[in-house]
Amino acid sequence: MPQSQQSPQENENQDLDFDVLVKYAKLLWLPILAGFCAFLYLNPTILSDLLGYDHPLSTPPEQKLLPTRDVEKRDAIVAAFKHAWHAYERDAMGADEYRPIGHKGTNLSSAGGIGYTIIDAIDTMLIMGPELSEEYNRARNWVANNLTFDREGRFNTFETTIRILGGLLSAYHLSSNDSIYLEKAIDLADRLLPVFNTPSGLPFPLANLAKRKGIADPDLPGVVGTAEVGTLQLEFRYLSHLTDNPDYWVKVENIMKIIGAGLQPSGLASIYMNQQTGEFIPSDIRLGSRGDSYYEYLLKQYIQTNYTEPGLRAMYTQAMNGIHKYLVRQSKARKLIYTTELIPSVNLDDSLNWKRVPKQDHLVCFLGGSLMLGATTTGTYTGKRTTSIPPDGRREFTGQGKRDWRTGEELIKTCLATHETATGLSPEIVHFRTPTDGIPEVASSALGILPSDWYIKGAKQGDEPSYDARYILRPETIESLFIAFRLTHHPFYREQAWQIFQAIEKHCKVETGGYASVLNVDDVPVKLEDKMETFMLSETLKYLYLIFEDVNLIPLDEYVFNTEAHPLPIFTPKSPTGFSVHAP
Ligand code: DMJ
Repeated sequence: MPQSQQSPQENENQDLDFDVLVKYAKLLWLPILAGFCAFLYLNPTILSDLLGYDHPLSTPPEQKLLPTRDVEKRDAIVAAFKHAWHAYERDAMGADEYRPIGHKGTNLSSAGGIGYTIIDAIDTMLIMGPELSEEYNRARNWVANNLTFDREGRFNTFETTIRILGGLLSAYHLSSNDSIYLEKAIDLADRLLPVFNTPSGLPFPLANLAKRKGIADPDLPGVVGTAEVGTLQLEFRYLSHLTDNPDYWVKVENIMKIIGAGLQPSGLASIYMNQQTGEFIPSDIRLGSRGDSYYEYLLKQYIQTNYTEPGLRAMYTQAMNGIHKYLVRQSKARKLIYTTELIPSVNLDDSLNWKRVPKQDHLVCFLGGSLMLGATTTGTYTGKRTTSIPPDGRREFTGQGKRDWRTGEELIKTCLATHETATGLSPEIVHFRTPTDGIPEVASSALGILPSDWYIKGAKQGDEPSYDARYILRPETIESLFIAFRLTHHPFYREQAWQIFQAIEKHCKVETGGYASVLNVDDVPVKLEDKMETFMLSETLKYLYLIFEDVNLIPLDEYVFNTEAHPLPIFTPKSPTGFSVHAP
């Protein structure tokens, strides 16, 4: 009915209806707004998903200026390095490892040491520069005059490669090609080469360096760890590039082909392989021990050869897809992104059943930085490194790049959350709460932060500390903070690194020299274990130093860090490799 034909009464009724409607609408917007806010709170990344990518931590307050070195904090790290090194030099020079409380060294072989601590520390001294020149000269003299690999004993192939071979190669490069390091590296690599002479080509886990012979692990004969065979490549490939000896390259590339052929369709790798057949053994899938650095080296091999091996990029991308689909999960209360482990059991019909365990090793904390680095290289449209800092994710990243960058940032936040302990140090292993785990809703952190999304298994006050509760001077969270800082220049990452360093100073420092491991990160005053791991000098203090130094020192577009933080230069291979084409 046209309006003009309505009676005044009808008009009045209609006005009334309209008024009621307006009144209700006014009341309705409040719950709608509240609902919308709750939705945003529960889905914090929804806006960034819709708008492309724009994470708050990616945007430093002043994008134009390069962060300058923080001299005071950098010098505090140098002082910490000297505190550790001088004690080792005083009590244990030449020994593989250091016991700072007992003031002595120990060797990994009864036939004598091969200078693990010294060689792991040399490139940190070179990076720290003139402040460490006297210490460096003494360390170099030891290498030149005392180091011998003619040792009867069992040396771990993986550890010897990442710490000693990696350390020597990095020292060679950073010392502007001091030939002593290359000579020693070639000697060591040649003594290790026979470990690859096996039916499949998967190396023996142990080596007798004097006899030049591979040795099986007596506890697990015929079995090799995936991370252990998948974390030799950066070192042997760089040595091959330096010496033009293809043998070094071929042996470790062959391992990547064997792994590539046996992977799950998801791109994920079980942690054990059959050395004889080269097949995977049904075993845990995880990003912690025996799994971690396989994924790290997938990415870093691609970076090492200047993005010229798309076959490696494809393997990496597939693995990151699998990790997101099967391993990455989010905690209930604080929405922390974490990684789980998959444990297989065999069904009656021989098929596998995978059980998910919400357990995350401290070792996994390398992954946050690694994913961000991967996003800026494998996750770009060109497959080459982005130049902008922070990257313009919306313009430069593929869908995979955006996803990996975001997961990387979130994983770093989670690793930082595991530092919310009585000491501010993060434990060796955490478990995340799940709705069905039956654990009562109480804070499990000594700081009482509620609701607690993670806990340390078996870490009750007063009990013998569990293995999980230890902090053994590990570098992984700091390593990720270093990469994130270099890729974003955001001060948040520096601030967090400084807090961790202060916790190390407060709880791990031994007054008479050196740093020791903490037995329970949630129990103060701490009880210490008499051991300073060599990666304290090669990784933990190096990454800390680089975080506070000039951002152009050892830039990420010129170097790739091996898994023991020994920087090796990126190079273009002189001839095509087995992964230069897409499918290996
Ligand atoms: C280091 O020896 C290496 O980083 C290795 O890949 C695993 N972890 C230790 C340090 O935690």
